[in-house]
Amino acid sequence: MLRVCTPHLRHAAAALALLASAVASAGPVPGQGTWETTLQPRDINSDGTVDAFYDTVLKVTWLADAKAGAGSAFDNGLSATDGAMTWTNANAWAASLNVHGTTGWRLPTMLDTGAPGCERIVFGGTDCGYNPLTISADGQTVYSEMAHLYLAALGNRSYCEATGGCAEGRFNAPNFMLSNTGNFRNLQAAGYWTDVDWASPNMGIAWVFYFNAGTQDGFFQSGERSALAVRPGDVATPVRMTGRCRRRAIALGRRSHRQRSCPPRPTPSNRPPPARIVVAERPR
Ligand SMILES: [Ca+2]
Ligand SMILES: [Ca+2]
Ligand SMILES: [Ca+2]
Repeated sequence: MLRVCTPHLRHAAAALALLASAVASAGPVPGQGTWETTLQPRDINSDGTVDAFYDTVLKVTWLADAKAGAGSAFDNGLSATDGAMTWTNANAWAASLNVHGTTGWRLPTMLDTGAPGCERIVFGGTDCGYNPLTISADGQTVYSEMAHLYLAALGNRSYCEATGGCAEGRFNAPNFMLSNTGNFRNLQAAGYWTDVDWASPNMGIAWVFYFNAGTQDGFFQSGERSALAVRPGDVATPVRMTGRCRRRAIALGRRSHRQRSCPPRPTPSNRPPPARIVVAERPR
């Protein structure tokens, strides 16, 4: 049976009431979290637009657009353009993605620890509620990819502190709730599906991480939540270029012929300056 915690719902409602102010200030926050070093931008098709971020801690690659499913054939529910969709559609959307030739995407995952379902301690430290587990100290066990992204990489704080106490008196804290979105595009203060079905027997519920308040919980699979795609490993694995791509790389001054995709055509703006010829002085 799904356990519903009334205090949690009250906190969530209060958090939603604060959404407008949190969203208004969301953006990249230098120095908050580790994102500037652990979320490395990847421009898969070398067109100058970052397509993904390689997460050096989780060893996964996040899609840079956190609302990429909006308007897709999978975007069902009340709006066909808001990117919120049912759990089945969200899984299918991620699996269907082909980002400039890169496939293998899925929804972020988590571990349902302890007894099946929610081990709720309101202030956190389990699989459910505020401040859910992120990654083990030895880095070997990932408990929640999105909790790690929100709490550690982006350095955001949950609506309630792990040590107790909720938003009261902390509304103006600089990292309160979703204050830092890094360089993600369209990362919303909203619930995002994980790929994990709720505890058996099948109750038609799946796990969701809420970027509005830093909490993890179950939600009915037939309802609508947002979808963020991730894939294992790094998309920047070099591949050998041949023919025209190789000649273009040489024209752009790239000594290595190993790159994920064909570089853009050389233009006056991206052509490297001519090499400086340094004449060594003859020793006297
Ligand atoms: Ca790109
Ligand atoms: Ca929708
Ligand atoms: Ca559990």
